[in-house]
Amino acid sequence: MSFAQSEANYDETKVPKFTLPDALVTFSGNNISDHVQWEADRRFEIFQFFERQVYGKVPGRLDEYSFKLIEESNDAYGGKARRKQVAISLKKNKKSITYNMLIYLPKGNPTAPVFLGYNFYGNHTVTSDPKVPLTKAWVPNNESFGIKDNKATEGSRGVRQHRWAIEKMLDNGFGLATIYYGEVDPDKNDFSDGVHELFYTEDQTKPKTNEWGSIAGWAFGLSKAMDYLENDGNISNVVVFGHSRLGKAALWAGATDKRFAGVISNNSGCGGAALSKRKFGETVGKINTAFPHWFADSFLKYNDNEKTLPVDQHQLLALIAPRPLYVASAFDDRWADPKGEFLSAHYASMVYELYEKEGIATEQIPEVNQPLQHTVAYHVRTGKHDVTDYDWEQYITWAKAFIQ
Ligand code: GTR
Repeated sequence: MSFAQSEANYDETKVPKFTLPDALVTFSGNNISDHVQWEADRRFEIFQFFERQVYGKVPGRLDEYSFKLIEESNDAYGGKARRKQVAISLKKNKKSITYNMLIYLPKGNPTAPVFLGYNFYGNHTVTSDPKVPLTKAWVPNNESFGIKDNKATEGSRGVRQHRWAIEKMLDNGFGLATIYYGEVDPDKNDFSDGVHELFYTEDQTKPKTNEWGSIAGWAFGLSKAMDYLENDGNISNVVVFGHSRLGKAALWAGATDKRFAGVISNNSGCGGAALSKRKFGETVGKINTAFPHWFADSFLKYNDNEKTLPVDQHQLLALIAPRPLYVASAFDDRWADPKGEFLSAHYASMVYELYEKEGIATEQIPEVNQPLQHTVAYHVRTGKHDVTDYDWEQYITWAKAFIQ
C-alpha cells in the first residue's frame, strides 16, 4: 500500500456531509421529467462539463485514419476461435501513431458480440497464444514480469491471462477485442508522445487547460477501434470494458460514443464510477497529484475542493443511459470506494427510469457476491482490486440478458 493509500479516509463516519447534484435538475434549476427533456436540456450540459472540466476535450479531428488486417487465423484456441490482428493508424499534421488490436471470435455463429477492453502490459500478456507479437511500445517496468528498460519480453507472455476469461467468453458466444493502452498513450506524465502529440500546433508541448488528459486520449483510441469493429462483418455488438484506470477510460468512451452497446466498469474508483464528494479512499486531490496527466488541467481546481464540483460521477454514468451499464467493485478494494461506486449506479438509475429501463432501485449495497442485474447492474465480489473469473461470469450472464 502506498503512503497516499494508507493515510486515506476509510471511515464511513468521516465521510463529509454533501449534497449530491441532481441529475434531473439543470444547472439553472429546471426540473427534467422525461427523456426527451433530459436529452435536450440536461444531458448536453453535463456532458460538456465533464468534457471541459474533468477529462478534457479532444482538440479537433484527425486528418486520416486507417485499419490494416495484419494477421488472421481460423484456428485459435484449439480451433474454437478465429483470430484477427488489426493495426489502427491515426494521422494528423503529418504525424501518425499505430496501435494493434487483437480479436478472438467464437466460430459457432457468423456474428458475435464482443467485449472491447484495454490491457495494461501488451496484447501478448492476455493469452499464451504464440501468434500474438510482443508490443514494441513503452511498458511500465515490472520485476515479477521480467520487464526492465520499459521493453516487453517473452517472459511476460500470458502473465495477465487470469484477468481475461477468454475461453469462457468464447464458450458463451462472445468475442474479445483488446489493445495495449500504452500504444495509444504511454501512461506517464509527459505529453511528448502518444495520441495527444499528433494534435499539437508548432511549439506546443502539452494540451491546453481544458483539453484532453490521458483518460480522454485512451477513450478516443477506443472510439477509433469502434470505427473498425462496427464494419467487421463478424461482429454484432461491442461492449466496452475496463479495469481501474482503464475502467475510467471505458466509462468516458461509453459517454462520448453512443455506438458502444454497453459499458462495464470494473473497480474504476475515483474519477470512474465512485462518487467524488464522499472523499472515501482515493480523492480528486490524491489522483491529480499521483497522476497529473490523467485528467484535464482544469480538473485540478477541485483538488481537496470536491464540494464545489457542480457534478459528480453518477452523472457520468447517467450519460450512458439508456444503454446497459455494469458497475463492479471488490470488497477489499477500499481505495476505489465500493459504496461510492454502488451509490453512483443507484443515483444514475433515475435517468434510466426516464427510458423505462430498470436500474438499481435500492439504496442498500448488496451483500458480497450477490449481483443485482438489470439494465444497470452492480456487484461487489470478495477479494481485492483485480479482474477475476467471477467478474467475467457475471458480465457474460448480464450481457446475454441485456445486450441485443
Ligand atoms: C491506482 C490509482 C487508481 C487506479 C489504479 C489502477 O494507483 O490510484 O485510481 O486507477 O491505480 O489503475 O490500477
